[in-house]
Amino acid sequence: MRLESVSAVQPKETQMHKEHVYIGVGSNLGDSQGKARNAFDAIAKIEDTRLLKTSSLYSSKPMGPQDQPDYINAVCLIDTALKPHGLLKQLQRIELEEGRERKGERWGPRTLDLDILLYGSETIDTADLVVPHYGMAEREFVMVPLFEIAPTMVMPDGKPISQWVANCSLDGLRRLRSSN
Ligand code: A4P
Ligand code: MG
Repeated sequence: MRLESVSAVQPKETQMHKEHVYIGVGSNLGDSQGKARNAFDAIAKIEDTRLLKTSSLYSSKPMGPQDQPDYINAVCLIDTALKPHGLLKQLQRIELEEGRERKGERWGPRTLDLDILLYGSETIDTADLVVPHYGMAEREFVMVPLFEIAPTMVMPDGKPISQWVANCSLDGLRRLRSSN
C-alpha cells in the first residue's frame, strides 16, 4: 500500500477547524414551542455542524411593540466548520423553511428568528452580520438561557456571564417545564 494514499483519507473532521457558536432562537407566531424545537433539529442537520447543547425553552414578554404575542426563546451551542456568513445563510434558510416572512416592522412578530450571538471569540462588523449580537447584554431572554448552558462563560468584555445576568431584569421571563 502506498503511504500517500493512506494520509489522503484522513477523516474529514480532523482536517477542519471548528468554532463554538451560540445561537439565539425566538418565535412568537404559530406553534412557537414546536418552531423552536424544529429549529434545534434543523440546526443539528446543517453540514459540518454539531448541536452540542440546547437550553430550556423560555416564555418572555415582547421587547418592542407590546401588541404582539409573548415569545418563546432559547439558545443553543454548536460547533461548526462553516464560516460566519455561511452559517448565517443556513440559519436564514431555516427561518424561511419555518415560514418566516420579513415585513420590515422593527421588532415585530415572527415565526422564527435565529441570531448568531457569539462566534468563537470573533468580532464581526459587516453590513449583514454583527457579532457579538448587538442587543444580547440587555436581553434577559438571551442571557438567562445562555447562562443555563454556559454558566462559567466569560463574556467579550472580560466579565463573567453571571455578572451580566445579575444586571438583567427578569420580569416576564419564565422557564417552561419539561420543554426539552
Ligand atoms: N444580522 C446582523 N447581525 C446578525 C447576527 N448576529 N445574527 C442581520 C443574525 N442576523 C444578523 O435580521 C435583520 C438582519 O440582521 C439580517 O438580514 C442579518 O443580515 P432579521 O432576522 O431579518 O430581522 P429582525 O430579527 O427583525 O431584526 P433585529 O433588529 O435583529 O431584531 P432582533 O434584535 O432580533 O429583535 N422580544 C422577546 N421577548 N423575544 C425576542 O426574541 N426578538 C425581537 C427581534 C424583538 N422582540 C423580542 C424578541
Ligand atoms: Mg434576527
